[in-house]
Amino acid sequence: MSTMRRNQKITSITTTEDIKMVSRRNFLVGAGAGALAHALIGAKPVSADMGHHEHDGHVMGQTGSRGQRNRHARVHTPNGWTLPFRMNNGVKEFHLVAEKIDHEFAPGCWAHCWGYNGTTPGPTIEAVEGDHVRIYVTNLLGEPTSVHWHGFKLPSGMDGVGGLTQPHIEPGETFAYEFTLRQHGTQMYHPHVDEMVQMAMGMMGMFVIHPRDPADAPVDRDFVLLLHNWALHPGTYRPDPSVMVDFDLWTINSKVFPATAPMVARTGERVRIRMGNLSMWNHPMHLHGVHFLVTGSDGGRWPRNLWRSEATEIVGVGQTRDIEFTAVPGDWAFHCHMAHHTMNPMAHEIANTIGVDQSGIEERIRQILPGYMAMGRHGMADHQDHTDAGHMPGPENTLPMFMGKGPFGNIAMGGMMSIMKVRDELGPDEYGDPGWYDHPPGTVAYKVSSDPSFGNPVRMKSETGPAKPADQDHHGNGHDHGEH
Ligand SMILES: [Cu+2]
Repeated sequence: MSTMRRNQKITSITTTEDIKMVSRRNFLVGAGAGALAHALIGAKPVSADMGHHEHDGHVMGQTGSRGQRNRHARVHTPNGWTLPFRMNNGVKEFHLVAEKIDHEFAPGCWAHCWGYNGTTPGPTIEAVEGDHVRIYVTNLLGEPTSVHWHGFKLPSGMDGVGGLTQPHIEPGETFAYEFTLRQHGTQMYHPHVDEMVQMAMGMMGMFVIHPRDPADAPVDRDFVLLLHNWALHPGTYRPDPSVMVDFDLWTINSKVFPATAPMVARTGERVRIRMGNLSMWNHPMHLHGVHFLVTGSDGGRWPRNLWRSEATEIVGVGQTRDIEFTAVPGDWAFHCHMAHHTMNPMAHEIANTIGVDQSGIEERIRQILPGYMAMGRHGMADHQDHTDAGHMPGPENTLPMFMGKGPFGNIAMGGMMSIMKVRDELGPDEYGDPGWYDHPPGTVAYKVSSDPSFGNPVRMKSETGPAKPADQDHHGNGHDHGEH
């Protein structure tokens, strides 16, 4: 997020601050002009509680030298931001605004959504175990809302279930939630009034609580990702809350690949990725190149004897998972392993034409249905060439099924995917895209032949013969050699 954008955010927050509860004086006294400056450039405000929580010292004390771990790495939300706070008589105060927003999923695709403080997901809230927090929630929607603090141990009346534990926050009203953080871990927040609609429209955010003793969780980089799905039908501009299974967009922090900002780290750094899931599907999140440890959830940070080594971890609906690993150099894909979740909008109930010679048919259908593209005979990978070249314009306001270009060609993915980029040289506060990995000589897979009959590999022959009706490719004219 650019500095300009942040400035706008801060401006809007100080504007809503006209609500009498928090005077401008409190803001300035509590946080200080320095805090405002830090907030404007996106850093965590250096707050008046510096002495109160000595572990907040990491904000000032980062040296960035290898091996010296930050006491708490400040969380980083790719494509998102962290909500500034102010201190008011020992209370850490935040202000959420529930409002309608316009959101871009990737260039060429945007929608009228609902979110918090101008974005979906809403800003990440970051605090420390033991903090007393007060969170103002102003409702600028056209219907009532509330905020549920998902996975928190708190007084029942602060739990945010409209009608059950509190009156609804009516349009134009501001409520305050106030409780002490008696836990640590990766938590979430979302509405609990007309929850199905409000979450389908994008209302959700992450809430990270650091342990009081920073030695319990030393990492150098701490990323926060919120997984979601959207029914934004091609050609429309508003998510459809009625959809239960067949979604169009699968997002990380409300972006689809390649609009998802890469996560970057320096070789040897300890990295944590905190993932939350408020979508309608489970997501087996897979990170290439490392075995990570699963170290925590919305139930808090796990005892070490519960940590386990994995390469894929399911983040179930309503759950959070923390994974940690030591960064190794390279460009490493990070994505949901439900293969359809790394696609953008596509039809699902279509004829299977794999292995079918469709010569002439596609052109004839296109006379009736302009822009029609059949599933390919040999697979779908060539679709990206067509869509990139503009041969297949889809309906307006939608994205190609997959996209993304790498240094070696089409990546042909979309949706719930990002890239973990690890480099030997990287400053401690560098989070920008470092470009593509420069592979050491001799470490990239290489071509040895263009002859399909190359070598003499051992191959098994089917005992039962081709299924009936016979796969057309077995009667083909030879150019399908090797496609089995
Ligand atoms: Cu998934």
